[in-house]
Amino acid sequence: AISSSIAVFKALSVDDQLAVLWYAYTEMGRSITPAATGAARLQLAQGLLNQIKQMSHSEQLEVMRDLAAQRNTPISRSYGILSINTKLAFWYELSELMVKGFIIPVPAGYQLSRDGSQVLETLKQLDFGQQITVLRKVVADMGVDPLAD
Ligand code: 45D
Repeated sequence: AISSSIAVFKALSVDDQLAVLWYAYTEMGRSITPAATGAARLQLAQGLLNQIKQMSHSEQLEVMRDLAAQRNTPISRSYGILSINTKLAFWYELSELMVKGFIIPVPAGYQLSRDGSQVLETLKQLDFGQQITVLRKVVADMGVDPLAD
């Protein structure tokens, strides 16, 4: 179930990838404790998060789409050098900022594609450890590794 979820996720449209991540966060929110994500880790992503926080809503959306689409931008490259856990912490913090109103929200009526709903349903049925495995794999590949050719 894990490797097929990852494959189906990666085949989703960029918007559906962002929406599934967001819905996954809203489902898992209670299980992820801020302590677990590590303050030290977040510090490494803080500059990036501050930059995004100061952007307009449409720029924020563009940055997230660029990350998911692995478009080569300065922000995608800064993201690319983070460790996998820091990448997870980055997305976690973006969600927290969304909840607090600093980041563009997912439109209330957003309709996930059939594949998107299916990945989300599968993800919900996995245990926490397996959910982390899927999420790690998904966020690891976002952005651009500036050291890769
Ligand atoms: O207009 O360090 C759409 C542990 C449509 C411990 C949109 C951990 C069009 C160790 C694109 C939908 C393993 C627990 C708009 C860490 C449109 C450790 C908007 C784990 C506006 C870190 C879309 C941490 C938007 C974990 C705005 C599990 C989408 C972290 C935004 C998990 C989506 C974090 C966002 C997750 C999703 C974060 C911000 C799942 C973030 C998800």
